[in-house]
Amino acid sequence: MSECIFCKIITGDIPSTTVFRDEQVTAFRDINPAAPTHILLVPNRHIDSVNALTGEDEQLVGHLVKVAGQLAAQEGIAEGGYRLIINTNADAGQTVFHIHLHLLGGSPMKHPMG
Ligand code: DGP
Repeated sequence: MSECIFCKIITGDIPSTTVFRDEQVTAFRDINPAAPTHILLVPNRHIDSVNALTGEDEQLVGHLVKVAGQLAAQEGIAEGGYRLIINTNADAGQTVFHIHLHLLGGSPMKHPMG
């Protein structure tokens, strides 16, 4: 069985507050929110990071972003604004090696990314 935390969340072996699920994507609230709305969107199929994406994943990545926009609207942050982040490897601070899109919003954010 996979030791990946997010794979276990997708299968329900680790509890989470799931806000969206379809055949390709699961979205759940971050355990350590960095903003009033902080949702993680993950592909149901394990992919380590952006570095592991192939041409076959293009539709999946587009779908992740599209669902993020829908969730932003559902959360009431679409008009105010929000940020989508995918951390990749050590310098970006990736800690869970199952590709995930952070959806952050609900209060003004400082612009510099670093
Ligand atoms: P990153 O640094 O980009 O790899 O972000 C990983 C995020 O995953 C971090 O914001 C905290 C979150 N996280 C880690 N473990 C769990 C968990 O068990 N449940 C939930 N809901 N979020 C988790």
